[in-house]
Formats: sequence, C-alpha cells, structure tokens
Amino acid sequence: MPIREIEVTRGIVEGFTRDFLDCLELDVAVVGGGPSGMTCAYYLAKAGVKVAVFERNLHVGGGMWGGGMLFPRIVIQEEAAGIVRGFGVNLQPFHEGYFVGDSVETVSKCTAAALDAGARVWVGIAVEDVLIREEDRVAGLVLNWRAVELAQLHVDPLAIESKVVVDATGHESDVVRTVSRKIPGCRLFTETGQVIGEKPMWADVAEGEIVHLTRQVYPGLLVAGMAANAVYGSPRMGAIFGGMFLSGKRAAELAVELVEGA
Ligand code: 48F
Repeated sequence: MPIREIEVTRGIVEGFTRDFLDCLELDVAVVGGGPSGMTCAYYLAKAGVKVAVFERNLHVGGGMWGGGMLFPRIVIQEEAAGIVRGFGVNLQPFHEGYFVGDSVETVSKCTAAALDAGARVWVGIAVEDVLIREEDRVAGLVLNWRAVELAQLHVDPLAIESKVVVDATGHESDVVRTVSRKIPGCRLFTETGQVIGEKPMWADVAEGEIVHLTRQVYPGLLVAGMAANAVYGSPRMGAIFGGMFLSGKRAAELAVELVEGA
C-alpha cells in the first residue's frame, strides 16, 4: 500500500503533538534517563502516577552503556538484584553478594519496563531551567531542544508543569545547580544550603549512602542517583550500579508521597 510523504509527516507531527500535549501537566517530571531516572519512572508509572522522563541525549541509559571503562558490564549488589531481575535482566554471580550484568541488556530492558509500565520518555530535549511558584516551590520544567543548545541558537524555551521534579542528571546534578544559582538567597536542604559536590571514589561508602541521600532537596525537587551523592557531598562509586536502581526506586516512593500531599 503506497503512502504519500505528507502522510508520513502527518503521522509524526500528530503523534508527537498528541503525546506531548498530554505531558503539559505531569505528576512527576524526571530529568535524565540514566539508570536512576528510568527506574524512578518505572516505579511511578507502575503505581499509576503520570510521569515523563526528559533526556537531552538522543538515547536513554546515561552512563550505563559503557559499563566500566568501556567494558560493557556492570556490577550489581544483592540488595538491588531483585529490581534488575524484575526488568528481565540476567545476572551472573561472580563474588559473594555481587553479580555482573550486560550493560546493553540492562539499559534496554530497564527502558522497556518503564515504557511498558506507562512512562513517557522524551529524548533530545534538554532541561534548561525550572518553573517556580509560590514560596519558591519547583513547579515544572523549562525545555529546549538539545540541538538548539548545542548550536547556541537564541531560541526561547517552552515549559511544562509538574507537581514534583526529580533531578536524575548524574554527576552534574544540573537541575539542583540551576535552582541554587537562579533563586536569590536559595538554601537547599543540605548541610551548607548549597551543592556540596561529589567526593573521589569510595564505592562502599557511596553505595551505602545513596538511598539515604535520595531526598527532597528543595520544595518540589527530589534528587536521585549520582546527583544525590554529588549534591550532598558523598563519594562516587564507579561501575557498581546497584545504588542507582535502589535510589530510583526510593525517589519514586518519595515522589508518590509528595504528589499525594500536593
Ligand atoms: O549519568 P547518569 O547515568 O545518572 P544516574 O542515573 O547514574 C549514574 C551512573 O551512570 C554512573 C555511576 C554509577 O555508579 O556513577 O555515572 O545517576 O544519567 C544522567 C542522564 O541525565 C541526562 C544525561 O544526558 C544522562 O543521560 N541529563 C543531564 N543533564 C540534563 C539531562 C539536562 N539538563 N536535561 C536533560 N537531561
């Protein structure tokens, strides 16, 4: 059956427009499609929460694809194995309490699980700012095409509203840093009131702290994954990824509480 090119265009523009309009008012907006962001989106969608992920790259997966130093394998500790196996990933034991998994398989299956659960995932869209409402509460995201950002074009962004925002942007903790920089006199819920910054690598400590540091860091703004450690001054952990999945799950639980209280 032949099709005119303009019908292809119509299918794409109408499909995008319909789905994007449905994301103008979200319960939870997750920034960053790495392991913590995708896990958070999965658990939220599964709980019936309206959630979308905004990822500036053309692909989700964040720092997981390359495993450790481009060896495409990741290490997962026992506590997180249930989450990862729940996505359908095969894990091989290699050390007491630790498993190794294929990073490509993990990204793919984690992403499929989030989509199947009902999360919307937008790629190629960068979050450049937040919406702020009464009492300096984070109330949404300011978005632009990543291509616009890269080309440094002077193009005004668009915005979406969300009851809760999750910063899952990894080491950069981009959203929290933006809030801290742009709100006059901003005091984050950290010891110093500012982003403390991540410490050098210490995997055991970092993995031990990450779930506890997955918190509301500013009204309406949660921090998850490596961004949590970076904001609260905890070490990095390298290619052990269990904490990312556990943190994503914890962020989803906290987000549900905040959405219910909003
Ligand atoms: O870095 P990333 O994978 O974060 P994560 O979920 O996982 C960290 C691990 O990959 C690894 C580690 C494991 O021990 O330490 O680093 O905490 O994924 C973050 C995603 O956020 C996107 C970025 O492209 C990446 O895919 N991102 C960052 N800033 C923005 C953004 C932004 N402003 N707008 C949209 N996406």
